[in-house]
Amino acid sequence: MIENWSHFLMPYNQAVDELKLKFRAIRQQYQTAGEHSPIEFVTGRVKPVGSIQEKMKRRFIREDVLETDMQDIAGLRIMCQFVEDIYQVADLLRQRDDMTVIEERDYVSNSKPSGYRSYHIVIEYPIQMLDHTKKILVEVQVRTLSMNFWATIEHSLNYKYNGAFPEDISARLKRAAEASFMLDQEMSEIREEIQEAQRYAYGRKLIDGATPQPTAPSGTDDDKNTPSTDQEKNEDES
Ligand code: 0O2
Ligand code: 0O2
Repeated sequence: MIENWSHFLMPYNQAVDELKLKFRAIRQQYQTAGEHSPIEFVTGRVKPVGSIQEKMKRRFIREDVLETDMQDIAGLRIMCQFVEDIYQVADLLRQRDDMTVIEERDYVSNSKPSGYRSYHIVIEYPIQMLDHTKKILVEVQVRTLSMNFWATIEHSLNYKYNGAFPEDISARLKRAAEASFMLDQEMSEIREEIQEAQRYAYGRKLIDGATPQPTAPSGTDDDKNTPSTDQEKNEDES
């Protein structure tokens, strides 16, 4: 019997905190380099004790194998603008030496029957305890903003209907999943143009905020990112 859940969950809390920080730092590094970040935003949570216990019952998971058999006690979500970014994030995680990818489930190419799409990566992540290193499992769900919108709505409807959706709701969710898929496709088609506009907007924001200038992104006009006249410079500093 796990008697002290907060003690059991302590390394999981630490992992979620550390990984949120690390994944957000990746975004920061791309921005500082003036490049498109494949990471738009990051959330994370430790599964509440009640949900862990419910899932143990549902999946017949014994306590002695809880740490290995429940992969999502610590969960991170990485939201991306484009489907292509999802695979870039997966590559980034595989290359890191502070974590080990042990399993990947691609529900982006193979969506679930519900219409759910996301790329799931299970990593093994070391937590430094007082006298030893503890490796724990963390599930990272990588998805586009559109996939996240759909999953969030479907998840909250699940609370109401407990998975047994009325037929019309189920049909609407399927249609919404198709629309979400098409939205992602459309955005991918004009990705280059969107990214160029975003680099330009980000460059302007840095100038207006008088914060350090990122290196000029390739393919953009340097003049768009830096004030060209003394008058402009003075305006930016005022
Ligand atoms: P739900 O499930 O929508 O009811 P911060 O201030 O941003 O550093 P904060 O506010 O403590 O940190 O938490 P953060 O980073 O916003 O993370 C909480 C969110 O984690 C949840 O919001 C979900 O968006 C996300 N999340 C929930 N369940 C899972 C899951 O199973 N796996 C993953 N990877 N992420 C999950 P809610 O509203 O609390 O949760
Ligand atoms: P939560 O905290 O409510 O999100 P397992 O991970 O063991 O539950 P499996 O099939 O091995 O199950 O893993 P899978 O399917 O890769 O990941 C399960 C998680 O993916 C779920 O966590 C959801 O967060 C998400 N997910 C999977 N299918 C759907 C779906 O149809 N709709 C939505 N909205 N999310 C889905 P949990 O356990 O439900 O926990």
